[in-house]
Amino acid sequence: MKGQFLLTRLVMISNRVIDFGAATQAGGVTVAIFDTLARHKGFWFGWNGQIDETESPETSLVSNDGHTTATLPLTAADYNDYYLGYSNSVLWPVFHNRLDLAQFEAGYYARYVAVNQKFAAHLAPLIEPDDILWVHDYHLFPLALELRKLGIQNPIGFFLHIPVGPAQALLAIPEHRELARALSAYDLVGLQTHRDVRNLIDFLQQSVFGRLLPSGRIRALDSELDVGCFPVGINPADFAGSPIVREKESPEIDRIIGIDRLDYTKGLPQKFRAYGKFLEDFPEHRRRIVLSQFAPPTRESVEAYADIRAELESLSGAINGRYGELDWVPINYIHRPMPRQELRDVYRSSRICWVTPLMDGMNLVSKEYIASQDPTDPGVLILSKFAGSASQLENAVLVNPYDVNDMVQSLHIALKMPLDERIERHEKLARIVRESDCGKWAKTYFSALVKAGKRRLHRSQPPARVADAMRRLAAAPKKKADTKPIVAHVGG
Ligand code: ADQ
Repeated sequence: MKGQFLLTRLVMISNRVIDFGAATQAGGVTVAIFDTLARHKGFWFGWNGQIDETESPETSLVSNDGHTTATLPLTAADYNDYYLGYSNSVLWPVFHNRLDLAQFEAGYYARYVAVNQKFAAHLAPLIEPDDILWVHDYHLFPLALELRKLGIQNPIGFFLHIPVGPAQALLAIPEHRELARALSAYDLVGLQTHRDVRNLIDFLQQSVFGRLLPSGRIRALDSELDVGCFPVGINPADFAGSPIVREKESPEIDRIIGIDRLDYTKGLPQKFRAYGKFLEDFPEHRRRIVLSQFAPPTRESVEAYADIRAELESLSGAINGRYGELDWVPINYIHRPMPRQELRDVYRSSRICWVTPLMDGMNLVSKEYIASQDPTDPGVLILSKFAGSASQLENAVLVNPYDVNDMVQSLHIALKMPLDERIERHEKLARIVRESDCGKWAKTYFSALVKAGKRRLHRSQPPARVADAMRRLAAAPKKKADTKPIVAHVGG
């Protein structure tokens, strides 16, 4: 029953826990985590963002306005080897198919496991028998395995926000078997797209001889797990609504907006080069468009991030130097975050949103742009076919970011697109963004996790205890989860 379902306590776990004040400024997923937690009266566990050398730190429990967080600090060595090192210099590049940028340093993996053990040791005493645990992202692959070692038998789900690169890339990680073993300790692994599901199954087959069962589940090592596709959404209401607040600076100039963290996966040099070529090939557009690229810094102490920053500064400088005029600057390159309350207006006053990742788990900016548009005069979304969101947003102008000519032509098509075509495409896109919002994402994943958790109880407990455990898990939602059988993913 719905009421019982809502009583189940949910424990969300992610590397970083955002504080409540900041969460209202945060993106869709953080809001979805907060809303989901509020419905389930659970708590959010993770790193508090502080560095502290205390040997055995206390877990700090804070409740505020119905939300509870349980956090602990990391040491400087944890931050360096677990966060910057293994998570962001090994797993992030490899899962984005950038093996060339991976740094397999000795010591990273040991610290990565040690931090997961530390998380498990602090979390285990807070877990009650009825709790359901939902772990987020690549920093925490080993967490379920470490919790199981401490005797935690609760259902544990994992959701990966980033894409899963091809198996051949993942197999190059020296510890790939350990990672596969870690995954097999979860009851449900949620991914963003069917492509990711196919790649993960392929990886499990090659790494640990994982087998696809007739049930559609995966048997890996001694466990069985569900793998499904749950595309992350936004809350469209945050972006829809009142008409434009800030007018365009100049009605003569069409703004092309780019909003991305400064990351080598986002295809920013490719975008800048294509923009330069566009100005060269279509001189009639000079002085009539401007590319405003917001790219706030992230993970700056990782070498690859410093490199991309220098590359973008040089490319934007070269384009502005070559094509700029006294009264027209072709690229505004802003290396700072934009205040979230301004995002909607900037999206809405931009004629085009240019989203060009080389690989991206989902890409929320593409959805935020669609939700922000005036339906009677919408702008055009140009979207990389390698963003996870392209599998849903097929009516965007899809582009191959590696192909500079395709990028140039797409920009031309988008700038020339007539109003009726813009409206028609936008209607279809807006419906998808509405129908797959972040609330639906959280509900669908949670109900699939409850189902997967029930199967664990059936397998792992003697029959007499199953009935008792089932009573505790009776909170199962009646709604059918939309995790499609793996067989369908593999074929599809
Ligand atoms: P990210 O790589 O961080 O997330 P994305 O999905 O684009 O990428 O979300 C970024 C969020 O930050 C958006 O809400 C956006 O508005 C905001 N943002 C980005 N640049 C900004 C700027 N300059 N100023 C202000 N806000 C900015 C990971 C995966 C993605 C996946 C998400 C969610 O890498 O593929 O979509 O998780 O699952």
